[in-house]
Amino acid sequence: KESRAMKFQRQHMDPDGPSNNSNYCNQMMRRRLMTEGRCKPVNTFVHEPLVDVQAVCLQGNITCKNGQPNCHKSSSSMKITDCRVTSGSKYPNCDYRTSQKKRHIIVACEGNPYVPVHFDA
Ligand code: T3P
Repeated sequence: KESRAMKFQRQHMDPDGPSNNSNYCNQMMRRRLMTEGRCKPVNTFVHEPLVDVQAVCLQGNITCKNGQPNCHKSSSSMKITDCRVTSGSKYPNCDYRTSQKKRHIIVACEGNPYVPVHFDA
């Protein structure tokens, strides 16, 4: 079974990306299996080395949106792509808007080793 840490990598890690094209989210959301059963409404891919994203678990500790205490905010801004389903998107034809940004990211971490398992913001 896929661990929560592996699921985070499938859903949120793309260190070598992004291919600079407006179809990035349409392709990646399907390739990473987030368009099965429904179109996942919002999803962020991070374009930084895995070790740098894992290191966020050792950076500023903050409260998560759901009230849990195990969120961490990156000390540097990171290259990301936000994928957001368009208003006209109709499952199973999931249609996404692709927006590239540089932001401080917030992830929830769990376990031993203490690694990212959820993208909070
Ligand atoms: P997951 O917990 O699998 O990482 O909040 C619901 C999902 O939306 C959650 O999935 C994280 C994802 N999400 C992003 O990927 N980027 C965002 O900016 C926000 C707000 C949510």
